[in-house]
Amino acid sequence: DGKEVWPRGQESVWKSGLRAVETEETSITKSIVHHVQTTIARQAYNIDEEGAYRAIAYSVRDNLIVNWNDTQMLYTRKAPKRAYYLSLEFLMGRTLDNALLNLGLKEDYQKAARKLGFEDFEELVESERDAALGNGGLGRLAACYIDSGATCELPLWGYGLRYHYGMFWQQISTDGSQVEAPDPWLNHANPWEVHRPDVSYLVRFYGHAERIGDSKAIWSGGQEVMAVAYDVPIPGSYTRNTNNLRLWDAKPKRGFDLNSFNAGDYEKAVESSNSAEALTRVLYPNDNHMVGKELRLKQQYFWTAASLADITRRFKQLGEPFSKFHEYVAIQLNDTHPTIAVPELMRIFVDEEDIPWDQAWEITQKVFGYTNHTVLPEALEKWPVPLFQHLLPRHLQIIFDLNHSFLQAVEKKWPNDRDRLTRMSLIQEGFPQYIRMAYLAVIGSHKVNGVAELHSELVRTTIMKDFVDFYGPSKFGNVTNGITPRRWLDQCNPGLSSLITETLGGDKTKWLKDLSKLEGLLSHIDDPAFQKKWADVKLQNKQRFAQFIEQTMGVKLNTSALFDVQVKRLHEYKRQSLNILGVIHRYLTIKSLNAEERAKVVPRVVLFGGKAAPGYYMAKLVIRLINNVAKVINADPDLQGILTVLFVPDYSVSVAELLIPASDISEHISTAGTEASGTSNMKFCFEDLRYNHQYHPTSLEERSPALAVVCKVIAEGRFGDGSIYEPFLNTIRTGDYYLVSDDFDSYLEAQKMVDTAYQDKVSWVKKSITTTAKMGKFSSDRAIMNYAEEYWNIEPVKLN
Ligand code: 6GP
Repeated sequence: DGKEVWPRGQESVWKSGLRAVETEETSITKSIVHHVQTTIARQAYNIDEEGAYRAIAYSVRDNLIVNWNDTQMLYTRKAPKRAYYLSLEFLMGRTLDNALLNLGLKEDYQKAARKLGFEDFEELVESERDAALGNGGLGRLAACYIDSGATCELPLWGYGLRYHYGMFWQQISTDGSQVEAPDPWLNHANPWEVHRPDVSYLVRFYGHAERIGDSKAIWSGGQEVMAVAYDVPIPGSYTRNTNNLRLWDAKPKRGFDLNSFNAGDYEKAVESSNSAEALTRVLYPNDNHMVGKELRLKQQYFWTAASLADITRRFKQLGEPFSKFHEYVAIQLNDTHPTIAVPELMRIFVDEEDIPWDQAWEITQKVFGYTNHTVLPEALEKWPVPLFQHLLPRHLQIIFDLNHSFLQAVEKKWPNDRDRLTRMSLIQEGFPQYIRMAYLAVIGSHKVNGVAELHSELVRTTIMKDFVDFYGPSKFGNVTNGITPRRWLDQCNPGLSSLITETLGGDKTKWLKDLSKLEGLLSHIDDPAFQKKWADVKLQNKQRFAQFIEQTMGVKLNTSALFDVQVKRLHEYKRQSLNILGVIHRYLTIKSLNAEERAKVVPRVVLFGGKAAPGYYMAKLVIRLINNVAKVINADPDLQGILTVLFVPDYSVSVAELLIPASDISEHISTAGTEASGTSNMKFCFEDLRYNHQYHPTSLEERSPALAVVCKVIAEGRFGDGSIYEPFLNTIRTGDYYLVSDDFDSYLEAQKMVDTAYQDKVSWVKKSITTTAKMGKFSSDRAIMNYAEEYWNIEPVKLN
């Protein structure tokens, strides 16, 4: 505003030291050489690919930080309302390639690397380790949203945990089973984070809460752990706006517990410092499943408390009264994992800032929004009351107080309806009692949403039905998920990206930042030259992937075969079982054909990838079955080039970037009504079927003779000792909770249609083009703007 006074020293000296974005080649090489020689202390004589990657990463980071500083300064100066995305998972993958593309500097850096003797830039890019701070869908969604937030120039920060060990590394043993190994991803240093010892907070656990008056309390004693910030700059695409992902690391309050140290108990002193650091040691490897471990609840509170302390400190710097808190702050709860933020904000308001309870509650509700990601009962978080009492005694008081007035309001609306009170209480009765975190998230938020139209409808009509009746339908909305077209099209599929740009004309930012523009492809769909180019890109992607498979697994793939892919976490509801049973059926069918008939079969490569939670027995058994089926099929000369089955180990964001562009079809075959956002076409028809299984049991032979044969073949030992798979086969023979036998025959029918369709090459390419052209809605830019406008009430703030 012109009135600012330079804070210290000479302004011109400070400003001449600031480096602007590097676009000129020689300054890029200079900066890389500088980092080779200083930051990583090497020289031309002893630099290898990994070192070159790191020097380049530090050079790129310099650019990000200049933009990051300017963006944060702008936010501070303009003081817009900001949104914060609280997520226990950010499944980021690699950063270098993405950052270079977003900055528009990839070619410049490629040239610079060549001058320094590194011809193969992709090799440098691939020496980066994935940041796998997430399990699956929920974590990857957070990563896409944070990219879109920066690209759409929104004042949006992410808050998460800096796990020292990310998602485990999956290996496959010789008997086909999954074996887990730790992923010490920080061992090679992480150039993409900035350690901020100046940003730290103490977080309390255990201790006593003593009430003073009827709403306040003093919480004291217990254990205090230090949360230290690590900032990860998040560049927008073709904008200088660079947002922040702040990850908390746990440190002991002091290096040692001095009391025990003085008493001479060195071992105990070191132990307490260990226990503080254990907080951010490891990501819990469960997807769509709750495990009630105390350490997990500690992680949740540690991260939430540090984030809220940071947010309130920033708010206080504005000098505004707390009555305006919600005019400056919106917080999105990514599933129920951060729900403890609701009572924590109440604690800050009431106990620390002396705000009257009712006013505090009004503001709190205006601040939070809650996104539900699953209706699976085993994934809904419930914490035992005794654990809360022990770990977070003050929060338990607040939850009981909130529940009390909430149930009073329910009672007022529906007098004498005891069943309803029992159903809606934040506390599930029993021994022990449990806290229902999803209900706490609902009453603490002004908006609740699901992640696809049908999922949101299921949320409204099933798990939250009573709450819809109580609050009215307008509190319960939908934001259909999206994905970032930067990583998932431009970065991982450069061939297709260039073809799209060439076809639509202009530069790529036209469609990359407005994905609805892809519809423009439809007017070229009948052009044979365009069709040919489109098919060629697919073939090249298949070749690139086949090369990767040959190098890593030693298996040769037929790239003219149909690539049939199912990649996602291993889960019974996702039904990798249906797929592998279908593969066995296909194998048996092909085996029964004569040579002439076999020659007419549409060749397939069936690819599986995904991790099973280490404690998930049935999911791991399915991995074992897939691998042993693959072993038999791939070794059978009758199937050579016609059917290949592979389980790609250690599926990750980086493997996905190679695999997805090479796929011809992707299988989303979860049981109807179970996948929140993946399978909208199949939902709504599952209850009747399951009812039938339980009350009118029929034999597998009656339900599907074809599947009965497949199961028999497995049991007889065609794929190794059949008795190993008995527990899995039994889940299908009786009960069949996930309805595999009900859907098996129609699944085979659908696969037949796929085979037929794939033989008509022209119409297949046209289907592929149409699919891409109609993807516009599923950009995470659209999704994040939807949150910004309808949930957070924030606006873009552009950095010039
Ligand atoms: C997942 C859902 O299973 C998936 O359908 C959805 O696309 C994704 O969230 C993003 O919304 N849920 C989880 O990963 C999870 O653990 C608690 O939910």
